[in-house]
Amino acid sequence: MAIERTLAIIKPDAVGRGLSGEILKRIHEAKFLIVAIKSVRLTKSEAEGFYAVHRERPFFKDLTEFMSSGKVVVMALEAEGAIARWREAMGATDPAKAAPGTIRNALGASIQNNCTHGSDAAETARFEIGYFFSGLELI
Ligand code: FUP
Repeated sequence: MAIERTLAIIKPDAVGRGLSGEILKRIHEAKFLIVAIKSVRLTKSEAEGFYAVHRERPFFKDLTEFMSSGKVVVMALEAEGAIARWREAMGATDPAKAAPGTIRNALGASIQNNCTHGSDAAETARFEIGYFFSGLELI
């Protein structure tokens, strides 16, 4: 399997509940390399740009308000098969449907307040990593 990079976000619900350390521990234990990391507070329009693919969805307004409601921790993670592996570690979007042992199952509160984000494909990962990090930050 190829070495890949994926964008991971610890969302405002998890940061606000003091869960960043717990999620970073899981990232460490799953043997991802953290290539770049920072904490930022998105504006509403920055959150809208990130989730532009969901612009027409009924949850877009709530989602972008939530994602700009507090600080997030964004990371570029690297590993073999990082995109699928990080999504497996997170579990299904809805914590109620996420498998036992996954982050969203253990820590998520609702389909919106589901603690983490992960890119869903190679092209998405390129866009999402570039949205937050410059080339120099990714060396
Ligand atoms: P995921 O790839 O698992 O993060 O899920 P999606 O790309 O389908 O959705 C992106 C985010 O939109 C989810 F993390 C949470 C939010 N969402 C809702 O708030 N309601 C929904 O019905 C679906 C998604």
